[in-house]
Amino acid sequence: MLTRKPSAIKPSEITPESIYRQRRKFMQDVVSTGVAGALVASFPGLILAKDKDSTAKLAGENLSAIGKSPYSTGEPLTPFDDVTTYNNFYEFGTDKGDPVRYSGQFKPRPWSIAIEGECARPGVYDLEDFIAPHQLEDRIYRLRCVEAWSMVIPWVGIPLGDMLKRFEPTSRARYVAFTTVYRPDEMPGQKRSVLQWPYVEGLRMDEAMNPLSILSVGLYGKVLPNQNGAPIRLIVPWKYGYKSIKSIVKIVFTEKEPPTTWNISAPGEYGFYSNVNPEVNHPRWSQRKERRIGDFFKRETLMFNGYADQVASLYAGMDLHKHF
Ligand SMILES: Nc1nc2c(c(=O)[nH]1)N[C@H]1C(S)=C(S)[C@@H](COP(=O)(O)O)O[C@H]1N2
Ligand SMILES: [Mo]
Repeated sequence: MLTRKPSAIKPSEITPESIYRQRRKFMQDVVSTGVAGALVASFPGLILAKDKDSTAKLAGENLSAIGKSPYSTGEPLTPFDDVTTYNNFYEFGTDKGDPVRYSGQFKPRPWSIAIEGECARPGVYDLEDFIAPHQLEDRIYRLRCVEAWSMVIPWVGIPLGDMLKRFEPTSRARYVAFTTVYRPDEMPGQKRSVLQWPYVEGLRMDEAMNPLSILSVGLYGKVLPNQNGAPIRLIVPWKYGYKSIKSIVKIVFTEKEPPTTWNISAPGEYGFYSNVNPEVNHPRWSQRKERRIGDFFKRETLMFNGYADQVASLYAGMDLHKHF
């Protein structure tokens, strides 16, 4: 991946501690004032009883994240400005500043997602049928890029597994494949062949069903900015950032391991699993340490990005040097 050395991060990109704290306070307020709506435990049919206001609420700027998740980390949040201006989204360019600069023309609404493959309920569904505001919850997760920087981001989303179950995957569904939208007119980076378009990613079914995996529609209590993958993107916090595919238009249940963009691009460097693993170096650099955006010193990278208690069992008995 094209990288910028940590030393090249301008001091102006690093927000002072006091501002973090104000933002954290803001975030806590957003969370605590969120409607304490009862989470819907079961769905009579596939489609949610459509809340009349859901379109408006999901399209508005402010989302109220419902409740706090036990999976959230209590670490200081990376400032909103860093989360939304230092991005990887090659559809808008390869520089970290390109996504915010060149995503203004992108239209994340209306939006629909095609569900295909090994499931009883394939179809094309509106985003509003996918997610109703009362399902949203707050998930503060570490996101670690393979380029050895990390952030702590307050995502707003829903558990991926709950969503997938509604399509009734068959017993042949062993993997889930995701595809990003292909719109070269709105995504200038897609006019260049730096990667194969559209961007694709995949998870093994048990990884997708793990409660840590979410589909995110917002961050910092607001609708997802275009540069962060509007209107809906995956977040898999124990894997390197590139697994967390943005602007999803298709989800396919498959029997075979699906292709993934970075693996196609450089198979020796990026495997299917892509678990954060300090023991397995990227061929061109170590993965032992990372720099939290805003910090001066590097810190040790943790196995599975610190989520080993929740996910290590998924890989019991696998050689993680081979399945990197
Ligand atoms: N479609 C698409 N999804 C993508 C990428 C991309 O280039 N295209 N970049 C990935 C990488 S490398 C990272 S680190 C994360 C960054 O997410 P963020 O910009 O919201 O922090 O998005 C991932 N998802
Ligand atoms: Mo990344």
